[in-house]
Amino acid sequence: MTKIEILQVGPYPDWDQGPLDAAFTAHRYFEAQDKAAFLAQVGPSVRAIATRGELGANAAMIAACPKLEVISVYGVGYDAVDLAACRARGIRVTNTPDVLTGDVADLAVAMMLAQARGMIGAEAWVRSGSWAGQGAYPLQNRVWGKRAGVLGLGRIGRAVARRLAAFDMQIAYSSTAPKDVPADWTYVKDPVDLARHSDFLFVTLAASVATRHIVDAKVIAALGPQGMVINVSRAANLDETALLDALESGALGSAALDVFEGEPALNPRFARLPNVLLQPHQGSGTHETRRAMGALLRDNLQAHFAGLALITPVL
Ligand code: 8YV
Repeated sequence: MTKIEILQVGPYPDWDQGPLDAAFTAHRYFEAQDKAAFLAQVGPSVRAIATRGELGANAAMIAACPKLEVISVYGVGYDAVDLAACRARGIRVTNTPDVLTGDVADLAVAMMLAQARGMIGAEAWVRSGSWAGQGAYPLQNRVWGKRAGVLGLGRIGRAVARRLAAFDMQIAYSSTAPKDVPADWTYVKDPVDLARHSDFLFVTLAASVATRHIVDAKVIAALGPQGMVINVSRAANLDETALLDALESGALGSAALDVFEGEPALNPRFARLPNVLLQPHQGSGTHETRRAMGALLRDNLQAHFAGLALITPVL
C-alpha cells in the first residue's frame, strides 16, 4: 500500500523517527539545503505536516501543500502555526498538551530554586577548588514563604502554583478571569499589579498575538531589583530588550529563562549577565515526556487518516 506523504519540519529522536517512517513517507524539510525548491518538489503530494512547538508551520509552507489536511505539533504551543491559514482551508491542527505539563512545571520550579540559591555558581565554586581556597560561598536568597506570581493559570501555570504551594509560598495569579483555585490563591488581573505583589514571577501563558510582550518594561519595573522572572512559555511573551536593559541596570534582580527570541541563537547580551540562569528550551525535555509527545503526535495523525476523532485537537 502506498504510504501517506508527510512533511517533517524538524528532527525527532530515533524512537519516534522509526515508527513515523514505518507509517508514512516523511519528507525531511530540515535536511533540505534549498527549502523553497524542496517545498515546490514535495509540497503537492503532502497530506500532513509533523512539526515541533517552536518550529510550527508558516503560511508559505502551508501554501506549498495544496492537499494538506492536518498539522500535528510535537509540543503544547502552536503559536508558530499559521492558524488563520489553516482555518481558511479547513486544515486540522493538533498538539501534545497534558503529557508535558509536569516536566515543564518541574523545570520552572527548579530554575527558581537554582537561581535564588546560586546553585550554578556554587557548583563551580566547589569544582574549581574555590571553597577550599577562598572559603564559604556568598550567601544567597530564601525561596520558601516568599510571594509567587503566576502569569497564566492554564495547565502548566496551575502545576507550577501547586508545586510552589508546597514551598509555603504565597500564590497570586493572573488570567483573563478568576479560576477555581484553592482559597488562599489570590487573583490579580493586571500583570503590573501581579508583578508588584511578587518576588518570583512565573510566565506560563500560551503565547498568541494578544500576549506578545505582556511582560513589558512596566511589569519588569514593578517586579523590581529584588524580583526574579522565570519564563518557560515563549520568548514573545516577554519584551527581551526591556528585560536585558533591566537586568543590566539592576532594575530587575534576576531572570531564569528557558526560551529566547531567535533561539537557539541568543542575544549576546545574555552571556555577559551574571544575574541570569539560561536553559536550552528543555522544559519538556525528559525521556518520559518526549516519548509520550512523540506517541501522541503520531496517534493524532493516525486518528485523522483513519477517519477517527482527533485526540488532542486545536482546530
Ligand atoms: C517543544 C514546546 O515543542 O511544548 C512546547 O510548546 O515548546 C516544547 O515542548 C520541544 O522543544 C520539542 O520541539
